[in-house]
Amino acid sequence: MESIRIAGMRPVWGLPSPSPFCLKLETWLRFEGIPYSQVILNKPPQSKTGKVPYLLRADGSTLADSNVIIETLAKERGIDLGYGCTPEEQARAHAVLRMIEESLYFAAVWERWMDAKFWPTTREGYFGHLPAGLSKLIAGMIRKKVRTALHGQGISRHEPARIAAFGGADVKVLSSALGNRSFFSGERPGVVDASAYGTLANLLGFPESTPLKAVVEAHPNLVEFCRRIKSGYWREEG
Ligand SMILES: N[C@@H](CCC(=O)N[C@@H](CS)C(=O)NCC(=O)O)C(=O)O
Repeated sequence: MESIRIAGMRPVWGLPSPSPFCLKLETWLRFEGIPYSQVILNKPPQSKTGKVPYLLRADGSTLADSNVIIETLAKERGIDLGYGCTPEEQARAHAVLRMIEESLYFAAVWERWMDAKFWPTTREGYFGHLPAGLSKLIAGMIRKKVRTALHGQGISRHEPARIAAFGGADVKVLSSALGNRSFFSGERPGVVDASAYGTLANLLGFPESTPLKAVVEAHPNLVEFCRRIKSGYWREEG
């Protein structure tokens, strides 16, 4: 079987990746016991979507998008992504995943990249390893790109308090959806759990007291969920 090589981002803040989608993909591979290696990018992503994560395949091609990658690998390796759940449970998992990736993610990105209070920490974390002049230049260019993307998506057209409220509402729904179960997928973790971990661990791991981090911290079942996944699948990260 082809070995898995993932193009992703440099680890920072004690997190395996500052990208929720890279952390999601790696976490899912760990759930399935699939070995992989990481290639840390020091240039813009070379995938067709221009985003990370993506796979560097043996034939020289790339495969982008965490969900596309997971579906492709599952098909190649005979993994059932329904995890034996009923259609209703699968529908709920799908809706929760989309909420994380198409809603909460953008509130989290806004907080990290646009809130002036947190930008210095973000800039240092993502670009601090570069020589000073280059670091400032690239950080500024990428922040501008993120600003345009968030405007296009729409979230940054709202007041900061409203953005925090949008994201906070998603976190509360996540907590209710998990309830007292070990995983969103039931007894064993699935794609939705990898997705939730990618985003929640990033909110908790960011070294600032942000509004969204405070909401996650106020939901003990989500904090415990992150501890469970970290100790079960990311033991070497301490
Ligand atoms: N739907 C994609 C989203 C990936 C994504 O948004 N990645 C971000 C990093 S967290 C990225 O590469 N951003 C660069 C850009 O938008 O140009 C997935 O599931 O992989």
